[in-house]
Order: sequence, then structure tokens, then C-alpha cells
Amino acid sequence: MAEKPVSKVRSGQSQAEIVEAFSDVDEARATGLRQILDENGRALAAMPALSPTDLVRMYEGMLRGRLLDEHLLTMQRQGRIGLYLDARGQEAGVIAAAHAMAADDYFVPALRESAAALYRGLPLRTYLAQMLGNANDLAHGRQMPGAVGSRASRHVIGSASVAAQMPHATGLAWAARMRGERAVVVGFVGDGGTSEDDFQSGLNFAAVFKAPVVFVCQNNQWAISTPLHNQTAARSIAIKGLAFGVPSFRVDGNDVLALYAVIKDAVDRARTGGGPSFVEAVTYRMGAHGPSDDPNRYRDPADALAWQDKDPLLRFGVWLDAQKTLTTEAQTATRQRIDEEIRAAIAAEEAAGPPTVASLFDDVLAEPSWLLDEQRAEYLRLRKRRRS
Ligand SMILES: Cc1ncc(C[n+]2csc(CCOP(=O)(O)OP(=O)(O)O)c2C)c(N)n1
Repeated sequence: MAEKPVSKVRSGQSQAEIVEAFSDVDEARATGLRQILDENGRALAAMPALSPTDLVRMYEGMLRGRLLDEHLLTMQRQGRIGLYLDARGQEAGVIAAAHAMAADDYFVPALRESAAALYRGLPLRTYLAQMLGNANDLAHGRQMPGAVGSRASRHVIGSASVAAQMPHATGLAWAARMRGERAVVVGFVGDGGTSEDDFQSGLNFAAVFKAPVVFVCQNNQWAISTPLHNQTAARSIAIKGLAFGVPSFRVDGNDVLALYAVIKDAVDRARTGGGPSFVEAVTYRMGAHGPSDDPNRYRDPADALAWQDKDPLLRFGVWLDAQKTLTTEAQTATRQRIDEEIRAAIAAEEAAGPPTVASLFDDVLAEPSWLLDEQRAEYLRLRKRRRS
């Protein structure tokens, strides 16, 4: 019996497409640095289409993230919440992506993108209930601290496994396309994550199957104590995307307008069948990796100081003031209003107290089960006996 041909694709066909993907223009986009606002908040290039209302909303979204970080870091130190990883300095990428997305799109965060959930509709009180793991928390405090999620806002609960977001984002995007939805997925990864196998798998599968996904790498220069130069010998992180045949862009990660312009284009391209894109946001982790980390042991303090001048909030604020879209005085009033909002929400959620012990048995199975009912009753009986 004659053997069936395994493929109907002519050999050499895909190679031609790969060669095309490596044009000089593509390479320049993946190794240059796209900016709209310079470090002093001066405009260098054409503005993306954003109304004054959009701009103010984006500024508020970034500021809310910053203020929440400050409160929650203090609360972590005081033992009022568990693990907390902050995003100070990285707010531009988070809010640019959130603003570029439609309500039905999915956000797949890495470790520091919780502010996007708030921006896309998660109420502050619900967010804080999750952070505290209190009685109002839908997950009854069982979720890893700091990993917020929202089904309604399509914000996927963060995975602690570095770069797992890449195949998760690709899978979600591919599934959405198979279901005939118009949804696009935006997935985040850190510079450390780009050395993981999941990074390759996620990018490759998305590229081959043209999944509607946009990957954003927050290149904050450090993966705990590993500096970027020990992470990769590539000319940039974005250039890695070209090897997979994915349009890739290196952008100033502290310039919310440049990030928005690039991510919005990428989201539109994905939605209209153009497949995935990869965006490297060049930024800086202003704080420690996490509560058990002391960056002064491995990082030159002068470096951190130099990056303070590139603060994404400061830069955006200077430009907004110059445009009279949001004056410095209005920015101060906004800060005060949001801070009060946060303080009131924290007080209300702390007052809710921890989940009941009996809730340990809730939601374990979709349907009520006599076995769980028995276990709950037995557990409560033993607790009572130990206490009496
Ligand atoms: C697969 C895996 N390996 C190692 C870790 C431990 N770990 C947690 S965060 C982290 C560094 C991540 O760096 P990066 O991806 O650059 O993200 P950043 O923390 O800078 O936001 C490491 C190694 C992990 N969580 N998962």
C-alpha cells in the first residue's frame, strides 16, 4: 500500500516567511527604544488617540496602584497581610495594557499586575478582601496572598510559577478563537521569565497557530538578585520574539503613552486575525523583589536613585500638567482622594475579620456532599471538645 503524504505544505514555504520576519525594520523595532514622552515629560512623537478623560483615568489607575502598594507593603511589614509583591515603578505597562483592552478580553498577570484588575472593574473592597483573605474573600483566604482574580473582569488569578503565564495566555487565546469569540488575551512575564521553557512554548504555539494574544515583558532589570546581563546574552529581550516569527517591540516601560500606542496596535492586530505580538517594556523594579529580599545586598543604590528620576507617574504627571489636562494641584487633590478611598476600604475590610473555620469545607466540591458534611461536623465537634 502506498504511503500517505504527511503534509501538503511545500518545503521551503515557511522558511520564506521566516526570512521576511527578519527585516531591518523589524529588527530596529525590537532593539530600539520607542518613546513618546522623554524622561522630563516632553512629547517626542505623535500622541495616540486618547481623550482628556482617558488620560486622567490612566493617571488615576497608575496612582491607585502606587498608593495601594505603599499601604499594602506597610501592612505586610506589620503582619496584617501575607506575602505581597509590589509594582512600584512598573505601573505604566500595567495600566497601558489594561486601557488598551476591551471588557471581554482576558488579562493574565505575572507577579505584579494586580492594579489592572481594579482598572478593569474589580471593586476595591473585593480586591482588598482577597489581599487580606478575610471573611468577604470568595476564596475564604485559600488563595496565595497577593494573587487577585476576577471572573467578571476577566483577570486570571496569578500563578506563582514564573512564566507559566505564557502558555496560559496562549491557551486562553486559542480557546477563545476556537469558540468564535472576539476576545484577545494580554499576558505578562518578567525578564527572568524569558529564560524559562514556558516562555518558548507559549510564544511558539501562539505564533504557529496565530493565537490572538499580546505578550508584555516587564523588563525591570532584575529577577530577584539576577541582573539582566546574567539573564540573557541577546541584544534585547524583544529580539527573541522575532526568532519565533512574532512582531516584537522594545518600548520605554516608564512611558505610559508609548506603551499604550504599541499595545493597542498589537491588541487590534490580534483581534483582526494578525496573530500574536511581543512587547518588551524597559523599566525598573523600584523596591525589593518581595518581603524577604534586601536589594541593598546586590544592587548599587545609585542605580535605584537614577531610576527614580524616570518614575513613570512623575513623567506622566509633568506632561499632564503642561497640557493643563490635570494640573499639579489637581494631581495632589487626586492623590488625597484616592488615599482616603483606600484607607476607608482597608478599615472596612479589616473589620470583616477572618473567614470562619467551618468555611474550610465550603466550595471543595461543586455539589453538596454527605462526606464533607460529616467531616465538617466532626471537625467542629473536636474543636469544641478541645476548647472545653
Ligand atoms: C518556575 C519558577 N522558578 C523559580 C521561581 C522562584 N522565583 C519567584 S519570582 C522569581 C524571579 C522572577 O523574576 P522576573 O520574571 O524577572 O519577575 P520580577 O520578579 O522581576 O517581576 C523567581 C526565580 C518560581 N516562582 N517559579
